[in-house]
Amino acid sequence: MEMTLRWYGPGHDTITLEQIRQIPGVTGVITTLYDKQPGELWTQEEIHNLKEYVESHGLNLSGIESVNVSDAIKIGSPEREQDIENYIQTLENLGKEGIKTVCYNFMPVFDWTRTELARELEDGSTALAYSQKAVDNMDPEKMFESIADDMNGTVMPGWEPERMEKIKELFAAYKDVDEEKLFNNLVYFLERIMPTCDKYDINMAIHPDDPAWPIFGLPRIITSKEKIQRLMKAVDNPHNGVTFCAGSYGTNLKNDLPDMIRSLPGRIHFAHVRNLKFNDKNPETLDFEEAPHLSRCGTFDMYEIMKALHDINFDGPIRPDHGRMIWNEVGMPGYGLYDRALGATYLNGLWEAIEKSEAEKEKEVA
Ligand SMILES: [Mn+2]
Repeated sequence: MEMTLRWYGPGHDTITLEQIRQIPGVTGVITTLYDKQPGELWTQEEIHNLKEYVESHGLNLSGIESVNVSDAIKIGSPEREQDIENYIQTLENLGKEGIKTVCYNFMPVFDWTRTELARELEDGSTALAYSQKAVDNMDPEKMFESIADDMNGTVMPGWEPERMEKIKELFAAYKDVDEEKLFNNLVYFLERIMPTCDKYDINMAIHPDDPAWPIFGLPRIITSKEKIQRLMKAVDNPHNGVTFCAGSYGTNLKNDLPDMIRSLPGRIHFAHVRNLKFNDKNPETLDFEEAPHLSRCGTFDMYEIMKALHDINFDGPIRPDHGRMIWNEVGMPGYGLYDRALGATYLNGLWEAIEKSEAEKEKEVA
């Protein structure tokens, strides 16, 4: 595996590549062309420049998160043909630049959803949090306003103001899109892009829905082991794979994370590893916050998650996920430097211990 950090690009991120370069054991970044709209073509020159910029700072461009999929593709409207053509051409251009990991999601209207971006924890740090009660009492159109107030002047992916201005129209456009339709539109999209992925050995890595259940009446299709297996079988090509996001699948406590990982050998192309702390596990009143990465700080056993990834010979990029704001840092919620650096170091430590103990076991057998 390669330890990476997500980075939003010059002018968009409060963290610099110089800082990322100094985190021990982090050798690459996962980034994107932040100004591109879903459906828009990425030229080879733009990709080349981004790659060169990252590499000039001593880091690899280890993957793209995300090449966003347009609403037309998700809805299945006639304009999707042009958008898919552009997506294919973008993949061609990424392939020519040697970029082989592409993360995307297929969530309607809202990307990830949290109800608080700066919940104060016991130690005085702040973290993103989710409360079912707050969601139940919230008008989805108001959701944006409450999120926007907490973004510290940054623009969080999936919550761009231009997009949220059109939220009423978006809800109307998805009116007839149920789970089955959304799934079929995803399969259609994947079947169209697979030949290009085969040609350039590009691994498509779908990000799960977050939270992992339908929200505001909108369908969610990438939420559980059964649903992801259905997608793997529907387009049975190793380039059709997943981003295993522990924090997103983990929002649903029915998901057994290590078991899910073991059910996807060869199909996990990218991993987001983070811990959540559940304060209330009742689905009606569910409440959780994004905890420090350590097992002891949250609900998940991070050793078991990393062990499962090791067991299936995971060799793609991995990154710590949302971090808390600590040490008075001000930045994009979830994407500060310090807590993610601690996360990367902890995950690297777990991995080293797992690798060495497995190697010793093998020696004993031999
Ligand atoms: Mn994630």
